[in-house]
Amino acid sequence: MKIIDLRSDTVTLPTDEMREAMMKAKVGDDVYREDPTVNELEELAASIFNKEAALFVVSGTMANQVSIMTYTQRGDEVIVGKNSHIYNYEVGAMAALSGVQAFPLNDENGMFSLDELESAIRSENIHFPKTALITLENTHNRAGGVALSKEYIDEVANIADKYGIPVYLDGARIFNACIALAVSPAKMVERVDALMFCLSKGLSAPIGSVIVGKRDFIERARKMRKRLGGGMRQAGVIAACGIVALNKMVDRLKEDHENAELLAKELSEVKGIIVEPVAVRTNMVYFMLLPGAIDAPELAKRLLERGIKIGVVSKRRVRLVTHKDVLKEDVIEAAKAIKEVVESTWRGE
Ligand code: TLP
Repeated sequence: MKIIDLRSDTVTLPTDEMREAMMKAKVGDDVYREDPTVNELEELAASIFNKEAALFVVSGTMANQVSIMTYTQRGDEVIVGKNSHIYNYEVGAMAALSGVQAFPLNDENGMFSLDELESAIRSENIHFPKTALITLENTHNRAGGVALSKEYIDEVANIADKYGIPVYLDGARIFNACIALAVSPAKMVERVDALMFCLSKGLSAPIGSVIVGKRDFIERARKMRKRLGGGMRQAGVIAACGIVALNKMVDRLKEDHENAELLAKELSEVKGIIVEPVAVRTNMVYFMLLPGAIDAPELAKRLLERGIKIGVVSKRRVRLVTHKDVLKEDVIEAAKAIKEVVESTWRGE
């Protein structure tokens, strides 16, 4: 049976070109900085974002946590969105690994209010922790994959600058945001101090994320990566896929966005479902199942019998993610199957 996997863009398989690049990659010991392919990937990433340097790490979570660890001291505070990945999906790492606490702000549509942000910044007082970092997420996963504008990021940076606080961007899917808004990556992150992006989501590489920022920050982050056991040796075999990802896989993200738009449109016709609106859609569709409808775990079970995998976020919330390995006809088939299952079990008015 053919599987249509809409759980995440993390499920994308490497392309043939990546497998070939992997096989032919020139490698060396990256802890000694002697892996030419890793060095090439890091230089390429830094140049795309017009920053000084970059660091290849194994995952988005490691990228976020190495960055937090580099920017903070124990007891500091980090401003995060209540719905951010850093706050919700990283196993409490900032507390466990860096010994810092989160100050979560409402971010229902992916953005926190600038007033709330400014009030959250701690003044100097013997009782208060230091606000050491402000984090943003673009695209914002839990807010529907929404793309945040450069203008919003710049407004956050204006406030951060006033207080001398660095801004860090979880840009796991930053290329999706740049494609959706037709803004170059360098322009988009012009005002952030550092960011990370993932190679192993929509860009389809099998492993890896890259932290990008100022040279001294990246040097310190390199040491933190080592502390976490993330110093890799002949990592060129995986970095080679990252180079292919950056050179060949960015422009096609627009197809994923078109497929997500189509999926959202098809699902909006289904009785018992409310498709969550987003200001700027990228490659995600979230929907709610109304009380008279089948619940999300049961829907997932029934769809799996038909070879369709969906993301169960909660009892009534579902996430669908489009990517390279789902085609337009797959999206149409998935929407049809969801309609059949939800409408045939519908008990509402
Ligand atoms: N997100 C995964 C899950 O962890 C939820 C997914 O399927 O979307 N930042 C953002 C915004 C992310 O969405 C993710 C992964 C990460 C960081 C972490 O990346 P990895 O999985 O490489 O550690």
